[in-house]
Amino acid sequence: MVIQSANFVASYPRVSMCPDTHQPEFAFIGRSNVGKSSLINMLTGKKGLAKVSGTPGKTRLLNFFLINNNWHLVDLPGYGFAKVSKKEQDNLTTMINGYLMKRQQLALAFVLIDSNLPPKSIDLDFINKLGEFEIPFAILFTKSDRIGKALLEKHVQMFLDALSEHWENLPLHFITSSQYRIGREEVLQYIEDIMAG
Ligand SMILES: Nc1nc2c(ncn2[C@@H]2O[C@H](COP(=O)(O)OP(=O)(O)O)[C@@H](O)[C@H]2O)c(=O)[nH]1
Ligand SMILES: [Mg+2]
Repeated sequence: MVIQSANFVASYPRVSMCPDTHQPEFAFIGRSNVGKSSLINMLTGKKGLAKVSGTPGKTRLLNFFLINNNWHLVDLPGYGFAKVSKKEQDNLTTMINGYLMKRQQLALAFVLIDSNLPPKSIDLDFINKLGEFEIPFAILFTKSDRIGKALLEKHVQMFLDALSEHWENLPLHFITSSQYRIGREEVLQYIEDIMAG
């Protein structure tokens, strides 16, 4: 897929306020600092695009971007919110789950996992929940340039092994680096394939 245009549309506080659109949506989610903004900018080829969701306030909203006038990239709030109150955490969880479970336009969720770290239970729990709810998803391992090849492969394998304790069919996964644009063609091609049905 060639990216011809990528523009911020708007931010919404909950799924019921998201617009009634016809474009399929691809959501991006992961823990804070996993490299989500960098990856969105890398995939779209627009350096400042995801900055809007990094500005205070927007990190707790559902941020919509229109790509090539035919699909929406939806930047979701991070999960595992260490620095917010219990009440705020519950609000964010409700917002994220509401979007993932109710949004008819959702084609697929990309879950970002930091390839530099061994598997974290918060990520595994989140993915297991997606599986239970039968929400289509794929995994994007981020920051692959920051780690040696052997350890990268080890972390990926450990993660997939942990998932296989719960699931017979493992999700599709991609290795990415925003710094070196690794995985860009593959991820964009995958999005195109899904849209083609
Ligand atoms: N080396 C390297 N650093 C990255 C990569 N992606 C993100 N980072 C760095 O990781 C930090 C968090 O990235 P950011 O995109 O803001 O993460 P977010 O909080 O998930 O949106 C920043 O310092 C980025 O420069 C990558 O692919 N390679
Ligand atoms: Mg960010």
